[in-house]
Amino acid sequence: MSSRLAVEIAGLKLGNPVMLASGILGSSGMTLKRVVDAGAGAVVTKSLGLEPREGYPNPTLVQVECGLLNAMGLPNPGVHCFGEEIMEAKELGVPMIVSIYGFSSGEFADVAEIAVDAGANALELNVSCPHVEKTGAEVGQSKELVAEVVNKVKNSVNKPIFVKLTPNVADIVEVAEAAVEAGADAITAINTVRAMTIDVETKTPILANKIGGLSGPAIKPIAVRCVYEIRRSVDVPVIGCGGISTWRDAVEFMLAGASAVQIGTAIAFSGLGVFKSVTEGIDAYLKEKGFRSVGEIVGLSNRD
Ligand code: RRO
Repeated sequence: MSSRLAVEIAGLKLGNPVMLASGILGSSGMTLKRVVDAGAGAVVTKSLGLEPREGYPNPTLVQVECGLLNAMGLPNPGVHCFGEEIMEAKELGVPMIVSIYGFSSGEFADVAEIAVDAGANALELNVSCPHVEKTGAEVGQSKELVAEVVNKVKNSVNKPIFVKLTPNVADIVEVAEAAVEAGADAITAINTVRAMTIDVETKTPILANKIGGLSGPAIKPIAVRCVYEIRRSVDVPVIGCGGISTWRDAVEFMLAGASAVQIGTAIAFSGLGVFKSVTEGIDAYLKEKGFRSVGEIVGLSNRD
């Protein structure tokens, strides 16, 4: 691996800046290992809560123009069960970031403590799922609630805290600022965009939950704008997420201000080879343009 690609995010050392996004292949130690073998610089687990959840009935996922629409409904085995998987994943060789959610700030903190005791290297607070009541974006749309959750988790564990934000707000910057003031060590931008699709034959919404979250190429320009705006106003690393499937996408996010990127939906469309093609492409770009590290291009488009 080229040393040009190495990055440090909130004290975590990554061999390359291309991470697995939460929500795909992140529910077991075995699948996380496959992602690491494919070349990811870090992995983020599926979001875990205090209790197991089955999630919504099918259909939970549908392909639409330029992306995927999902309303999985936070299916997960619960953080207690995942403990064993985290133990297994300790041998991964790359940082493991455990995504967590809760139905109160106290619950977020409880889940955080269990995840850290089990070996999480960092936590990503999911305050941005667009379609589960009383958690996710219902927290992330309020800067006061975000600050409360971040503050509570920060006081409960001694590990880096990433906060994953929703684009479904009028002003993502004020939420990012509130998260950072409360102690966030990094911001992940963005979670999926609230959306829906309707079958014209049956005349009903296709997802069982009716409304879901849109991911993939359709949301990339929204995510790039969010990263750009957040980078201008906070002093912690921003991790770009939303529609990245090529090295050009990743470089675009870095020029907007992302210190690292996350890939999710592209795995469903192109397979795990995407990690290698994106990292190799970033490296070739840096070499060709005469940059010595990823850090040298972070936010380059964002200076006036
Ligand atoms: O599980 C889901 O339905 C889900 C989650 Br937790 C999330 O954060 N974002 C999303 O689009 N789906």
